[in-house]
Amino acid sequence: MKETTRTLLCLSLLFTAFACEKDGSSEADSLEAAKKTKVINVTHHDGKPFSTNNQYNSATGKYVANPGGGVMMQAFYWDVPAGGTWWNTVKSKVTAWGNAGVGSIWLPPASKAQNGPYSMGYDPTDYYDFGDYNQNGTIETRFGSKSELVSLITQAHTENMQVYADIVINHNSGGQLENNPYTGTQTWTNFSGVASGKFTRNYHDFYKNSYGNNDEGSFGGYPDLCHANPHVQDWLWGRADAVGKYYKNTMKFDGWRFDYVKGFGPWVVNSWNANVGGFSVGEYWDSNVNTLEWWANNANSSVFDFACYYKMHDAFDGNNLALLNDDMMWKRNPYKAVTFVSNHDTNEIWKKDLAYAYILTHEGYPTIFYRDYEEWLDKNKLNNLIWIHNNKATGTTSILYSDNDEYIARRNGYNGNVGLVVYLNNSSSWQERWIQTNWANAQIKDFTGQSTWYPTTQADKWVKIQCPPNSYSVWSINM
Ligand SMILES: [Ca+2]
Ligand SMILES: [Ca+2]
Ligand SMILES: [Ca+2]
Repeated sequence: MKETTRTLLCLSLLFTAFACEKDGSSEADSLEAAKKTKVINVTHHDGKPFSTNNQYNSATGKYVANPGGGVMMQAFYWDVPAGGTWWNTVKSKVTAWGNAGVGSIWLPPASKAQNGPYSMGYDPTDYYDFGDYNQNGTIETRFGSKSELVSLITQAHTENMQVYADIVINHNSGGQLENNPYTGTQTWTNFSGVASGKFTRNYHDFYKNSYGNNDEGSFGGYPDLCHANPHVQDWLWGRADAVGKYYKNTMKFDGWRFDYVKGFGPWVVNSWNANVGGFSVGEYWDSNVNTLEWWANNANSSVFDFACYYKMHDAFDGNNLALLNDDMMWKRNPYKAVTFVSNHDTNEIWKKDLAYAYILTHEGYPTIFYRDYEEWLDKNKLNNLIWIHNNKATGTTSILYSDNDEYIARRNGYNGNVGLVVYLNNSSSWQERWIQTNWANAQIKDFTGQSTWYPTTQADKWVKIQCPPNSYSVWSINM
């Protein structure tokens, strides 16, 4: 009896020792394996954050960027409620958005368009009618009156937020029929009677005309504005009351989202920016990074990162997170990339939590879509990511690990800000990995609050982190 007990105890101790040793060696194995993983240093600039110069610092009296740069809100979606109430709806939200860390809002095209009270603004008739002229069947636009728009812009500025106008200058709509000697037909190109009396146009100002048959593209059969005509240039950006200068100096818009820039040469936006100033981003709907970079450089403008958008769709929804290693506009030039997950035109990404965690922890100027924020996703989780973006997402980017369902990247910090490590997990179970931080002997934590671990990095900066299923964790020094 006694012998048997001794034997069992011995066996038990042996088994325990064996189990411990096995566990310890596998832990060492996983660390050794992790140390063989190649780190990809994605960006190589000095780490300075993208700045829209809109965060007011009361101590210095200057507008400075967050450590992580700005976050933009796309403050509309397709077919927002009609009836002239939208500007007031947005105005009622800007204080909360500002408190959450949003630094700018993008409004829909604000001037009177052909479809009058129902138009979303992309069929512009009179650039100077902001809902204060009786034209196209209505005084107010779909979104409201001029005074309601001015009140919204003023409120946004009170919250230290910038306001970006959607600029549609590829095409016009809502002109009258006229005989057109260039086409030998009648065309809807007579805008000589616009109610504001400003920027009157006729067949000389649209293709085809004496300047050529066409430019880079037209849209939907609408009269295609000819920017080569000095009259058009003068009214868009030249004269003191040109569209751009009026929007900036009188309406107090701070920047521009240029619609359908595939429809004209990048020199058009370049000229606007040189004459008007302000933040600028172009909608060049193309996944080709070379093309996006070419356009951004020649337009002297930021560009929406459609390459990132489509790559996120393939990576998250196709369960191949290694695709996030591929080329994107923000990797070429984070200062000219505006990243986004969805917008009023396109809503293809299903795993939006992961996509927002990606754009709000990585470089570029991230945009949040109104419906994602206000209606479809968890606002508290997005606010947490905005806080992380503004306070921790600093410096260049290094990808530490990727496979089909896991991705880990490090922001390397800037100017005393320590940066972060983000872990994305597209699998249905918790995951954990050894990774190398930039921090030695430092206690870190998950700033999303999902992991209860408070690990301390080793002297060589290695540490093990974890990530919940179908979610993300964001690690930085616990302070
Ligand atoms: Ca109204
Ligand atoms: Ca065009
Ligand atoms: Ca995996």
